Amino acid sequence: MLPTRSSLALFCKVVDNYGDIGICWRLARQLTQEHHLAVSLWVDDLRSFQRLCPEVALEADVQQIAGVTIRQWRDQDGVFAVRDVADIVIEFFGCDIPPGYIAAMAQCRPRPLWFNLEGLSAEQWVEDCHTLPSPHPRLSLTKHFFFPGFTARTGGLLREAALDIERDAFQAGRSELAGFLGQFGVTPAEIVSTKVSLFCYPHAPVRALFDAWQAGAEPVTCLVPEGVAVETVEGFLGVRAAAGAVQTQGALTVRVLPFVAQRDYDKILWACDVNVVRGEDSFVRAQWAGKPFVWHIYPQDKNLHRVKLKAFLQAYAPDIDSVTAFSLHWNGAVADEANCATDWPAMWRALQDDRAAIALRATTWQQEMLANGDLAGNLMRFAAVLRSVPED
Ligand code: TRH
Repeated sequence: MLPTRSSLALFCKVVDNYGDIGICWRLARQLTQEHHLAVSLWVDDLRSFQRLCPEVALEADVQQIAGVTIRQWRDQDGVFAVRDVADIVIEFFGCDIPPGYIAAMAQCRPRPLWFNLEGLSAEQWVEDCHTLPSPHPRLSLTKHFFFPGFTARTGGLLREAALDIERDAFQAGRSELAGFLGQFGVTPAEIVSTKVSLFCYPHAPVRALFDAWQAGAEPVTCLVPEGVAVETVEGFLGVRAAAGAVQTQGALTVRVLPFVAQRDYDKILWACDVNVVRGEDSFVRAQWAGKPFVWHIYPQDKNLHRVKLKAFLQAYAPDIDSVTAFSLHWNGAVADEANCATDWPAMWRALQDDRAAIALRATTWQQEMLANGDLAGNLMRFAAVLRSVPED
């Protein structure tokens, strides 16, 4: 067991996009609310943070939101005392925490537990690296790697204890769903159509998918946040892709939504029939939403992301060809000739035809993931094990 009201510092550098702060904010809240830790979240980019959490004040050096102390991480300078150091220190994705903070960590007795929280991958090597120690080259400190993942030999996935209850309550009442989407101007006719949320990187083949939906037999409403697939969306709309803009052509309606607070983004995923998601955090939230989803993976050098994508598809849907084929083509992860010849109407139809199998898999997948425990709980269990080992 960890002492009650242990303190924890989580350091987050917002490298690009919103995933890093999205994950850290979720984790910080969960550790505060469910594990009763005194959490400080150090963030270097409050502006990005504010987009997911509108309560964030941009100028404040220190502020409290949802019980979490948020500290503006301005630079690598600063002198820290032993009393400034938390009992548990997490650096997200190998971000370098200030040298002065590390020096103070080395003075603490007992020494703080120090973790590097890594990125999510379904690749096999993750199990071998999860919880490995990494001794500091000079100081008497050891950092441990902690990997999220999809098996019991990894840290699991982020998931709040009340998530099921909240999602089920939202999905049970049609009026709540209609009221929620209605605030963005979504009409009753759009609500009964096939609703797709679209969150992807700029290189996704959105235009080709729009063409397929437009020429299709069934009405599709695509809800796209401001700033996503802008060129294609504006081409379709014929006007600027500002929140509230909408256009129907053929069977397709495209509606631009504002970039909503993180808690509301979950509701969008719960409300839609198919979710196109990206990166890491929306990807995991789509899995918890339990609806068919397509993952646009963040591109990496030397196409390393393709290996990651295939490892996930192999774990998630080895028997559902439509999911694998759609995902590989969406990510351009097939031979160039095959990509040029992608038959999007057929891909979409196949996905729709497999709806029942995909829904079933979404449920069994959630059960499998739940059996692994959740990331915050697994992290705290590992911390308690490390704390029970006497220091030398
Ligand atoms: O923003 P992303 O592309 O983040 C990515 C990944 O984290 C990736 O691993 C990382 O290497 C790369 O950035 C640099 O996608 P992701 O992970 O889905 O994060 C988006 C966050 O934004 C998520 O917490 C959900 C949130 N969000 C909202 O709060 N409101 C919205 O309207 C939308 C569309 C998203």
